[in-house]
Amino acid sequence: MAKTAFITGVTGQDGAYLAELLLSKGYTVHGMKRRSSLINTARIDHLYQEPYEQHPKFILHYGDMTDSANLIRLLAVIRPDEIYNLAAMSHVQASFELPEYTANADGLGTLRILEGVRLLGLVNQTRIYQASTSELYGLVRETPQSESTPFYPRSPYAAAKLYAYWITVNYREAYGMHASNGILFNHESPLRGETFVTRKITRAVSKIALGQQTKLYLGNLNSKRDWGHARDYVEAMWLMLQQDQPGDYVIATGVTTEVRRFVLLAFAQAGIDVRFEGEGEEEKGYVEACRHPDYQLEIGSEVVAVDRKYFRPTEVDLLLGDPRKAKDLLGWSPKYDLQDLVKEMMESDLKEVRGRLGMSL
Ligand code: NDP
Ligand code: GDR
Repeated sequence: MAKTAFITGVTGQDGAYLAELLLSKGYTVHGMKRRSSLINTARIDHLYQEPYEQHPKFILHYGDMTDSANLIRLLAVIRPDEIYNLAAMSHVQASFELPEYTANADGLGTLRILEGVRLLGLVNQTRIYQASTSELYGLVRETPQSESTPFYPRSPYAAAKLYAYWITVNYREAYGMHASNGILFNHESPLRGETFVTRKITRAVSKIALGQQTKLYLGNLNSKRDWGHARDYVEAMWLMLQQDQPGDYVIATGVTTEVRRFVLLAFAQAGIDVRFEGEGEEEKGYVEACRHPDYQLEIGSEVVAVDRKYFRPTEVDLLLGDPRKAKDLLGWSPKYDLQDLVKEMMESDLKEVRGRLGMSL
């Protein structure tokens, strides 16, 4: 029998890739979207099916992680075999501005899903994936970070996700739920939100290359992240729920890279070499060479600068994951490396900017 999945956060980056994956495996996929004044389904519009179709495989419902009654009603109607709880206020810096809302949506929201499954008597039917995060590690205590590395959250977002992590473990132990935490390190794609650093960089570099922007302002260029591709990571989510036993898994590439280097890779992908000079808030990036005949960039022009406003009150300096458990038990390993990721993101953003300018693609 075809399985039924419920994805919260289906309109986000991971939700879109996961919905595509599950539909390709024959699932019926129910997704939760928020009511918004502008349409927020751009990432999943290609999956949309008219509601009058006889047996729709992709169905969207309005909902919100802060609304218990709504979540319980959705769970009662859908009675899913698998829940992927991806919905969250997912921006670390924004969580310093919205700490209470973040705790409610990301922390209590997870409790609402678990409790809904319990109250509706779905414990033996429904498996749950919780979107946990490498932000739990926070202050660096050891590298690489594995399932046994202690947590030390460094933001309201990470503190809310810490609660979500442990309440998931607790419901598994207390009620025998098949509930798993994926401790996912940063993963990106052309669908990444525009305010996360990788997409901010690839969009800005594309605009700079095509003369639509002069400078890219960034925060901490020294922090290091273990960046993978979202398409690989949603596969790991699915694999966790196919195991006989639930568990907690680190999903990462095992390679870490400075933000500064990501900037260099993105410019290089556009045929532009950049040199960094200075330190801290004084650091700047200058065009050293421009190999692309279409881009009229002056050698020596300043294209990157640091702006304090992007610094966080407490930073996570270094993330580097050890995905051995996922490799051994799930048979998972990433297919994309960082070069592939930067290439795909740059190609997509250059195409978008060219399209907007009416240039040939
Ligand atoms: P996105 O920010 O792209 O997507 C978040 C999704 O959650 C969106 O669909 C958003 O809706 C929805 N959402 C936010 N708040 C609410 C709410 N109160 N009620 C209902 N829906 C809500 O995140 P990603 O796809 O990148 O990440 C998915 C999950 O994985 C998140 O929980 C994130 O914290 C976690 N994670 C992400 C990592 C990454 O590197 N991408 C790494 C580790 C964990 P809308 O579209 O309307 O904004
Ligand atoms: P992160 O991702 O905080 O790791 O959380 P983000 O891309 O926002 O930041 C990565 C690093 O880059 C530094 N940085 C900047 N960040 C942003 N957003 N904008 C800038 O201008 C900038 N300049 C430098 C940051 O300080 C940071 O060190 C992501 C989210 O997807 C979370 O939901 C998820 O849990 C974690 O990844 C794993």
